[in-house]
Amino acid sequence: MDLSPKTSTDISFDDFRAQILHDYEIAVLSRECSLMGRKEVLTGKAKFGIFSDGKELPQLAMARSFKNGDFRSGYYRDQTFMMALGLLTPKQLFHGLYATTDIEKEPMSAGRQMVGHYMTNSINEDGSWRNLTQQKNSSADISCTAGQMPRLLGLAQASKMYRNLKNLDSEKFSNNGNEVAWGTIGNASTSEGMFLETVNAGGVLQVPMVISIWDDDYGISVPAKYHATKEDISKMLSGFQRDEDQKGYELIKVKGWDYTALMHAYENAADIAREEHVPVIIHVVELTQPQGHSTSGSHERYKSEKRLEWEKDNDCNKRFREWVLETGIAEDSELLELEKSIKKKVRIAKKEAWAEYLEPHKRMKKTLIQLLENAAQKSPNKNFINKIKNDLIAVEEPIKKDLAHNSRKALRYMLGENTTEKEALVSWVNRFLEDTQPKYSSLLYSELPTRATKIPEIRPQYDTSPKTVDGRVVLRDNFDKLFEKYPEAIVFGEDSGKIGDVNQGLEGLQKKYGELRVADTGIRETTIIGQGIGMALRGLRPIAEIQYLDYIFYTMATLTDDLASLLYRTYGKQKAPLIVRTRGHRLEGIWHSGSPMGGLIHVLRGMYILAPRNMTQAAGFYNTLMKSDEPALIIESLNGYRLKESMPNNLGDFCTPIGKIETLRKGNDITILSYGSTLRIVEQAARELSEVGIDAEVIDAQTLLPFDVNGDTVKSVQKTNRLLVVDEDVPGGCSAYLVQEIIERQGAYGYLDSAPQTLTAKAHRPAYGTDGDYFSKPNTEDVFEKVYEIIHEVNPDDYPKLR
Ligand SMILES: Cc1ncc(C[n+]2csc(CCOP(=O)(O)OP(=O)(O)O)c2C)c(N)n1
Ligand SMILES: [Mg+2]
Repeated sequence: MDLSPKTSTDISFDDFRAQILHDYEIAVLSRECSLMGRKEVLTGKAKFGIFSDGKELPQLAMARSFKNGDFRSGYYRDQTFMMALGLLTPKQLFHGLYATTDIEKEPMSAGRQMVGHYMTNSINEDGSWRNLTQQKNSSADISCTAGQMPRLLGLAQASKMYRNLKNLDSEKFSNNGNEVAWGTIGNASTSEGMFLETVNAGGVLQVPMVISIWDDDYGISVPAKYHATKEDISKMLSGFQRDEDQKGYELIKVKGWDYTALMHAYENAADIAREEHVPVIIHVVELTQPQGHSTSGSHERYKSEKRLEWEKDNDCNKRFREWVLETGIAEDSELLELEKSIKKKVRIAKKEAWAEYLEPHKRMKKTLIQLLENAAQKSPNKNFINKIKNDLIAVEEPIKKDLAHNSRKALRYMLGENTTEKEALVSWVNRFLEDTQPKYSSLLYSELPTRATKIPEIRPQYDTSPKTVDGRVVLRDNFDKLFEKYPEAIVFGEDSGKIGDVNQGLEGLQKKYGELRVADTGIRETTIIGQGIGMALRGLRPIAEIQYLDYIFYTMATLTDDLASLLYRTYGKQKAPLIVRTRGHRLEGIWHSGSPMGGLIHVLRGMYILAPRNMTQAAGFYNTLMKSDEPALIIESLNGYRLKESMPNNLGDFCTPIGKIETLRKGNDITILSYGSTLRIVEQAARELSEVGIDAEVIDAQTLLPFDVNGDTVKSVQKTNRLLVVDEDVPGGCSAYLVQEIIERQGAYGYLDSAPQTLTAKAHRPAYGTDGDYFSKPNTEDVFEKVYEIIHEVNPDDYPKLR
């Protein structure tokens, strides 16, 4: 592939030499960390190691072209890149290996992620954005190969938005869209659908991204012939090359050990992407993996002697060194001196990190031993407790688990004892667990006072005789208000633009707000969500539309692996307030009637999942979410767009609260909890039940994640003493979760006079047609009979057997 003749701006020989020596220093530093890091795993101090060795040189070139405001979306090999930008020190790397839970010491995840997963901090203490244009940014890595690609698309698209949209407050996010999003991916991972989908979408959207493929010919043990058509990713992608007539990519192929060619390639790529907003792919070939893929196994098992030999000769650091000597940039003795000092530096960093990792544990161990000693003195089980104490003393390098395990076990030998020494131990254990558990479990959701569940409810208001309209009109006019109010709001999806979505909830808005803000996309759910995540990471407020809930599974991996885990895996240092809009529950046929809420709520912890019963409630959720900055999924009721609703007069302002139930019908005999489309059936059944004297209370759960944060449902059960949860998910799906919440978390068990029950759809996918719906999903008769049966069991005289 052709490299443009552009060269770097002329610099003096001394500067050039200094730059090269600095790069060599980073290459060696990174390699030394990789070598010592692997040893730390093999000696048992760390659990797993994956490093940058063999891929150093292209990362130095990428770092040189990476500017403030730019974003990386990469994978676990990019240690050298992070070091070159000063975003990762050797000591921090070792803290990552040991999984230090202090975010100051282990800034990549506070020990939550394996080593090799990188990020930078986008957020101030109060949850507001830092100025991302004044720092170099890395979106937080995930382990899933190619999982970084969908997000990359959005990170790049944000530049396009900032360059082309007026009225955006871009101060903290962009300088006229001049930021490049840099993706990295391993050669084998380019086989993933996510990669190919992203490449196509990037070509269509023409966004400033530079994708680097680190090609070492292998994906763990599997060689190229099993990965790429024609065994060559460049050949495979050649149809994407732009030409004079058609837009596309600039494709560059370069050898990973060739320093000058790499520098040239990256400068060229950066210019094209930054200035022209044209995407670039750099295929970096002839890379190696000197220590094998990771600490999970050795590559001698699957690479031939010949290949191993070739890798030795073509190790990029080795060839870089040879080039430095050949060109006379440095003498051998000078490099030897440098290498020696780097070795020492890394050894010291490693030692310090290990000592720092252990220090708090050792301190706590000392206290705990004293407490065990004291408690043992006063206990008839002294010998047993002393044994535990001695076991703990023998652990020279204690981790938190050792402290928890031994202290909790010791308490079992003091059952029934009532000494102050035992009490001291009990309080230590309680405090220790209280302090320690959040280190592993905090920040799944925002914990700031501004979090979504704290946004106060604002009720929809109505004129004395409000207009009655189709539900979709309430939604549409509310979106109109939101787009007016928030210039950073953007909506996109299949058919969302020109026709204003398949149910016309966005009708006319593209005309009003333009093709960038109200956009059609290709049929590619994964990268629709990727666009949303990336743009949300850069301060925009995307609403990504998935046309039908049943198609959300195409993007489920990106939602669960990337979006839902973001706050948790970054220890709150990054946020992506993406709203995912979709429509679901009953309509017709297997793929337009699904309500797989159990599946969703189980794998999307970290997102809010909202199931409004009508379009006014839905509109209120959008309004609430736009005031907050957390990710959410809203499932509109597919069969509700044409149902009549009163038009509120405070569109864009009213807010449906998140985490709060709503009682739709008061009653004394049974509590029926439901959500979404099923509620209309439940309400009908409740009316029919009242005709036979059964007085049902009907509650709308409306937010499934989180469900009823104030614990209001149990108050209804206290009154009715009976509970039925109705939904149209499979048996044991979301309804089981709701029962668990009410019985276990809210403590309803003690108030029940009948067994708590669920009424759900059948386990199979819903059959097509009106009868298909009736016999697949709960219907009015089902609800009536289920409730009647519960009441019959209690009072068979007044409620004799129905059938
Ligand atoms: C979705 C997914 N599948 C499988 C894995 C396990 N895995 C981790 S790395 C890897 C090989 C990746 O090879 P390549 O993309 O060439 O990157 P390299 O490690 O060679 O730099 C595999 C299969 C994973 N992490 N994610
Ligand atoms: Mg590879």
